[in-house]
Amino acid sequence: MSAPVVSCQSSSCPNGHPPSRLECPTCHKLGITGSFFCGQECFKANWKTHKIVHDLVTPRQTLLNDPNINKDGTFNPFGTFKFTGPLRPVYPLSPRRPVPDHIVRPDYAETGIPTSENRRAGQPPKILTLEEQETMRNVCKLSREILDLAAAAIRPGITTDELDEIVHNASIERGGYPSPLNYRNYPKSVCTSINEVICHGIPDKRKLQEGDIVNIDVSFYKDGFHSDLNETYPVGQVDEDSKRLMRTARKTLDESIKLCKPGALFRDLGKTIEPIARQNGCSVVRTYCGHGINDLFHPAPSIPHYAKNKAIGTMRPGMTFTIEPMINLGHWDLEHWPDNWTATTIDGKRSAQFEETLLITETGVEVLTAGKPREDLQ
Ligand code: EYL
Ligand code: CO
Ligand code: CO
Repeated sequence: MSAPVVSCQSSSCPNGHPPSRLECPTCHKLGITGSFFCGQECFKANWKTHKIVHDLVTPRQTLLNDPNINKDGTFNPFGTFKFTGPLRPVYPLSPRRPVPDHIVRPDYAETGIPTSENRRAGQPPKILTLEEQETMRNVCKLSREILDLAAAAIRPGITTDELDEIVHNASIERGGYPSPLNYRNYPKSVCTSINEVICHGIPDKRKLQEGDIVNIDVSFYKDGFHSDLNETYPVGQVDEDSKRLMRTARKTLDESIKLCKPGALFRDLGKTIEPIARQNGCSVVRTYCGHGINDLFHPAPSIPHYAKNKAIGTMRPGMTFTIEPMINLGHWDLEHWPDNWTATTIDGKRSAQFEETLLITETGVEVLTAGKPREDLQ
């Protein structure tokens, strides 16, 4: 193919605009076609007016170099932040979702401050009456329905904000409040944690991509009690490392639940969890712990998932708490995004988590948030 023939672009060409081969080098670099001149004289003579066309395309160049613009053109609010892995937030967040007046709210719903939780800090774990246990059973069963609804919507192309909308509406339809909403000023109704995000990912406008893994962490408040559960799911087909990670995270939770009964020590759970993680080439997050859950979202006890921890307390009938091991493919440590919520691995490698709310009974343990076994993790 021959080069296109372009006549001299100088407005004042003294040679009658003949076919020209001398191309403006700046236009060539910027991808502007057709800037040809018959010689240096015409190029120089026309320079002052010609160079304006260079500036006309620089807005596009500016966008490509703008740290706040993601590669796909979406808006990243923490542009100059050094991310540990490939995941980026996609803003703006959707507006705060309203909760109808008839829904009874926890104390922090208006202020963001869990006053009763702060007041009861340091108190021993609450023992629930049989009636309170029955309420917890019902709230936990409803929260399982909410998680399963959100999980069924997972597909490449859906945004985590759309998952938030599903959880928010399903919570209200069941007559309860989505516990994360405004808890310590958290802006959304569910936590969605993708790939290298360990926990507390904020639903935003990023579309899930084939090969991602995503954790959905649902908490639900109704009839004066909270429930809390999460699972990690594949988006389409995922790599073998991600499967090993998810299977390992599920196994650490299942094996630690087997230890739960009256008289068992909270500090012993990590002794089972960490060796399973290590045997599978994974590490255990140390910053975030399982927790009591009842009329408060995060009361005592605190339940570390790592070995050789010094957790206080003994399991007693009527106690309700979560176990929620966060398991990483690489290093155990985490770092937060500038939103002060999103916790990611420090090496950008993936993390997975499963969480259940448990009740200690006279004879053992009841998994109040139990769902169907995950076929894909067998
Ligand atoms: C509160 C406090 C910094 C937890 C969960 C603790 C978070 C960061 C200081 C959800 C939301 C636990 O248990 C949870 N998920 O299963 N916030 C949480 N915090 C917190
Ligand atoms: Co949770
Ligand atoms: Co929890």
